[in-house]
Amino acid sequence: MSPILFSCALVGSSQGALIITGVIDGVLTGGLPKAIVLTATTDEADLSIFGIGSANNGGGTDGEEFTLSGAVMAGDIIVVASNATSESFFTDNYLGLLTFTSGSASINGDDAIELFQSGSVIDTYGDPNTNGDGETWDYTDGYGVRTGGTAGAFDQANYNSVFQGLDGQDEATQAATIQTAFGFTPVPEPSSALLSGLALLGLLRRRR
Ligand SMILES: [Ca+2]
Ligand SMILES: [Ca+2]
Ligand SMILES: [Ca+2]
Repeated sequence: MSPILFSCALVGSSQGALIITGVIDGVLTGGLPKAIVLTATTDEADLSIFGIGSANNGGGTDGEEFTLSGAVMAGDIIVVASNATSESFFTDNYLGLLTFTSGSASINGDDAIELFQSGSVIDTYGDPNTNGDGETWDYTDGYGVRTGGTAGAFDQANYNSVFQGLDGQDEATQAATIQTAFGFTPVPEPSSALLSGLALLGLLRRRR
């Protein structure tokens, strides 16, 4: 296929506005945070055509277990967190994420992930029919993050899967590890924000 025909085929496709960016299985109390991370590759005004499912323990697809909502712009990052505590980890530590909560994101390293558009699978992490334990994509107490490729059949070459990559880490350390791996924008250090505020206050007082 010529490059021109290939690009036309991409433009003509209605699929691929979202892509799986990675999976996280943390080690805080309850094994949190747990999350499925997606990225918008184009603007999408109606996220409700997209959904996710976790295919647990090699038991095969569970179908679409959670349907997204809202809208995104190209480059926006979506985090489907396993519960409110997992969601708080992301909103407390990073800026600009569109977050949801769903029990379908209660994953623990041996679960494959499917991304759906209009009811069809458009992207997959892992093998829904294989328990991930000991597989290359095993992200137990760690994470798997996309390093390249496009939506479609799972290819380990497109991911850095780090088994136990969060093992033994406290919240701040996990936040830093995940921030580095996923390129999230960290919230400003509370101490530096506080110091700036105090410095400003002192400056204003001096001027009076
Ligand atoms: Ca599931
Ligand atoms: Ca599992
Ligand atoms: Ca775990």
